[in-house]
Amino acid sequence: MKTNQETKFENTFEEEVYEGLTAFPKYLSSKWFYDKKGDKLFQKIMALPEYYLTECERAIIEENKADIAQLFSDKTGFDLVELGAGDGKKTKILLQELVNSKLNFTYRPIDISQNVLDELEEDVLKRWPKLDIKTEQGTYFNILNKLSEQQKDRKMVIVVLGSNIGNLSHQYAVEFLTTIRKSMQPDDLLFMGFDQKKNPEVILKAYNDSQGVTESFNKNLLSRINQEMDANFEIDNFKHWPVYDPESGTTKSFLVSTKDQTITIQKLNLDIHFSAWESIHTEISQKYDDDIVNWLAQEAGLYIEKQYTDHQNYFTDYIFRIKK
Ligand code: AVI
Repeated sequence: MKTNQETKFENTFEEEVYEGLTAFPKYLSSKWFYDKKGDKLFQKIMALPEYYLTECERAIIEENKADIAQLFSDKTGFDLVELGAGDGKKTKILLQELVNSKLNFTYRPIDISQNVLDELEEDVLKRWPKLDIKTEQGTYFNILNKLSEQQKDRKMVIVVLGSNIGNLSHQYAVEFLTTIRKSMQPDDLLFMGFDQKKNPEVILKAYNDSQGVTESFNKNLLSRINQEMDANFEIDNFKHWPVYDPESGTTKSFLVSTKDQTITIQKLNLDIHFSAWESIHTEISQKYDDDIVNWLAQEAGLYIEKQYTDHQNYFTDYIFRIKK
């Protein structure tokens, strides 16, 4: 049985919609949430009171920025490579600290969306006109492969914020970390955020906010299929349904069909039947503890050098190095 994670990274949206909606049980990958509307909805999610992740990580970075800048710094300068940069809100706190400390570095934000990168570059240069910024558009895997092939003459610090790794199952998280490790040398650092296990009520609310923004974000997948593949999903005939399993630490989000219905996807020449209450699994948002993160790191050939958490222990940023 395949899950919504186990699809190849190079597949097109159409291939994955075909594969996921003809499978049993049905699934789609959360990576397809992020079109222009999805990007905007995610920005809104990050500002929601229930979505504690962003504020916790912001506080961690704010409180520890001097220490983090010290760890990042290097006599000969360094490259700050950010995977999935987004609007870089939290990173800008770090950038300000690095600039204040007069450190020599190049900021290399990487994102799948050129749009996001253009806006980020404009804002960064407005704030710090002399900052050396080199944006790169692409998937994590393409860019990391490129990085590992490059001849490196200075320290690299890879930053992955927001618990983005949580959208991968453990198997794929290990693969992701291993790919990162292969691009690293002994002096290089990986700074990565992991959302922690906590009161299940707090977690569930983060994925089922009172304003329904997360619901729209999840349902945007169906709107995208309607627009891009000429399909006729009635969005209101699906229910947004997140669940959290405190044992595994996995939050799973579903879209549940509220009635027996058949959807036509013209571009794929495909009719999809949904029984009443049949689900589409659309996302996992994994929650961690130190043991799990240690295990993932070990599996990938990394070790935890340092970690920072917020006062409620909701979120942890870890600094990893490669094992010698
Ligand atoms: C991007 N990622 C870490 C978010 C998460 O928490 O899984 C995406 C998200 N999905 C629903 N809300 C936010």
